[in-house]
Amino acid sequence: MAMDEDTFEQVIGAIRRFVREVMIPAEARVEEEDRIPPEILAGMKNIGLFGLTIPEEYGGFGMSMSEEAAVLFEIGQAAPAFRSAFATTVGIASQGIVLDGTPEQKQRYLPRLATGEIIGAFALTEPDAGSDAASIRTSARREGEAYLINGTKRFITNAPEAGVFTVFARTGTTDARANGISAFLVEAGTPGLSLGGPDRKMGHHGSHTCDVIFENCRVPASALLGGKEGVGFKTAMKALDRGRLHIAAASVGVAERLIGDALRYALDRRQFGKPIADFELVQAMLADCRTESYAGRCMVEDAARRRDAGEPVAGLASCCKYFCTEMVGRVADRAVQIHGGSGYMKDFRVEQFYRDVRLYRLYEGTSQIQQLIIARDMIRSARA
Ligand code: COS
Repeated sequence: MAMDEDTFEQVIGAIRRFVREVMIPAEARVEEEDRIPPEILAGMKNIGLFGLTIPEEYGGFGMSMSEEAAVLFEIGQAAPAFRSAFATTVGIASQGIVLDGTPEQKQRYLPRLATGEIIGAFALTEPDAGSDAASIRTSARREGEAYLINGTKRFITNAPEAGVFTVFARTGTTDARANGISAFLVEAGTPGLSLGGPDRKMGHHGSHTCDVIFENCRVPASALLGGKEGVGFKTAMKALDRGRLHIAAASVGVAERLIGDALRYALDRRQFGKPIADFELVQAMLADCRTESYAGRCMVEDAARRRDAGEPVAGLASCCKYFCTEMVGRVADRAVQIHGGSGYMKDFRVEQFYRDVRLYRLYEGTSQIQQLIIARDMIRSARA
């Protein structure tokens, strides 16, 4: 435990109440208006959601992975767009600074990220570099005491709202692959940084992504993360290790929400003279959902505990991300099935969740990339 137990109980209690009393009742509005209402965003900042993982000395809660996972089980009860609003800030967009930033960089950004005064974004993906992250082409050329960044980043979550971008760019040759990549902290409004039009997505309405374009964008040499060239790819991978556990935990939370909704519906809905929950084929779907979500929760708790104890967990984080995101896809599908025709209608939230969770199997590494990381980890250990 990174936090004092009583304080943690108070924080998670406040988050649980906020989810039930504020987020869930606003789900339809967020979906409709494609934005989180400003007063709800302000409330999310007030209860500290933007500072979950940022160390206490910089104004955050400094939560351990186990504590973060426990929070995500709660947050997953509400529509995924709410998590998305703060998740990059507490996850991949701040963790690079926490892990590898210089003291000046930490001081400059972490306190403002922790309060939500500025939002963070993580700019790795490009039009031609998704799963093969080491093939990025965005370049950063050193010119005296500055770097000149050129290139396009794609599908960047929270880009329209972001105050600071962690941008991965090539300072070395393409032959150097991962070792030629460096990370930069680029502030919104820097001349040469512009945004593409809003992406139109299948789900996650209320969470915004777009291209981020760099045209001779000049940043001071002090923007180089950690002050060191050639280690940006490793920073990205380390941040993603935690991010993948975070998404796995969110998937479990969403699965549990959907199971609650499906069970309630099955108890209310009557066919052939009795609640459909009394039919064994419906029971089989409920039981499969419960079994799988329980397995996911146990995996996440175990991997989080191990990470907190200092074990390397890249392989286990991928196991969790792979299983839990696929699991919540199956749960969402069964939840629609249990709702029958109503499950296809927008009056019930289940169709929205069905679309929303599809993204979990794609971002922060597709399921196939997780399989690759897991197998490589096994082979490396066997050969060691
Ligand atoms: N922690 C620390 N270092 C890591 C690491 C981790 N989790 N994973 C890899 N590295 C290091 C490797 O040790 C290697 O270092 P050395 O050259 O010193 O040995 C370097 O990084 C390159 O690693 P690797 O050779 O495994 O790179 P690959 O190009 O084969 O790619 C994958 C690795 C496929 C795992 C990576 O490209 C990936 O995660 N792709 C998915 C990208 C992604 O998630 N995109 C979503 C963006 S955010 S929504």
